[in-house]
Amino acid sequence: MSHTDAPAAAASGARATDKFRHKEVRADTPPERLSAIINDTLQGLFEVIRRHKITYAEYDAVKAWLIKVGEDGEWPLWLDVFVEHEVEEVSTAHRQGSKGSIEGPYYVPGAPELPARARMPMRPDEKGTPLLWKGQVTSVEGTPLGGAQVELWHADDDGYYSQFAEGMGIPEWNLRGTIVTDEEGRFEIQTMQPAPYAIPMDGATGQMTVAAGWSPFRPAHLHVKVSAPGHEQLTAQLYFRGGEYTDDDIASAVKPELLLDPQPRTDGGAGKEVTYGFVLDPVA
Ligand code: MBD
Ligand code: FE
Repeated sequence: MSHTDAPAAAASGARATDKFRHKEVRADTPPERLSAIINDTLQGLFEVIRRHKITYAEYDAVKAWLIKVGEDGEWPLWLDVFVEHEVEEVSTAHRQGSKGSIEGPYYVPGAPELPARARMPMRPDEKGTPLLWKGQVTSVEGTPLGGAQVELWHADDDGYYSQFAEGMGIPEWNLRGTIVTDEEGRFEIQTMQPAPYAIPMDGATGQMTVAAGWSPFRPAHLHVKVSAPGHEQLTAQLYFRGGEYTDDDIASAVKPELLLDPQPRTDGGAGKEVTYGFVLDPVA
């Protein structure tokens, strides 16, 4: 696929905004806390303005760009790429169990439910390297969590996500599924390894990235949300050791604990296999 027939930012960015509008948002931040947060945010901004002696031309360029981020529907994209990693770090610092990572803009709740041993929804001719992923979900005490949900979503071999690449004919739930673990907390999922992901380049986020001379890539990754009653939901991403951009993720969301190292299949099957499980913290 050439970049000229890739989906427009107005497609994937605006789609992410449409999806986010359906999310129930409720922060309950008291006024004193809100006042302190806004004040500190502005003070941080003032510090940057003084340090770099920001000009009026630059101030206007920022205004124009902020307007465009909204018009392109790219606030979820921009925020999840450049800010979410810090929120994730702070809000999961107390955990004893598995490391998590950011959710990103392309999660969709309600993906088709699949048994513990399953193949992800995919096209008959889905391109890429087949990946067999085996794992177990346990508590921090090591208790297997049967009936846990492993929601898995990821890009295809061209780096596109179903429901966020309009006009490309990708089926609605392609490479999205909700796997339910067996009574031992185990699962075995067959999928296709995703390709690295490039943020859309024709919207405000890509424009900023190019203007700053930054790389627009994320390393290839699998997204998961793991949940079980009485446990904190774990949102994570898994990457591929030695893969491109694992040291240069535009979203700053790679952690050493999240690197997979798939090996050739031992049963003679096509592609690779890997074992990786999850340990969930109890709800406080
Ligand atoms: C992605 O696929 C992603 O995971 C994040 C965090 C940001 C943009 C695109
Ligand atoms: Fe992603």
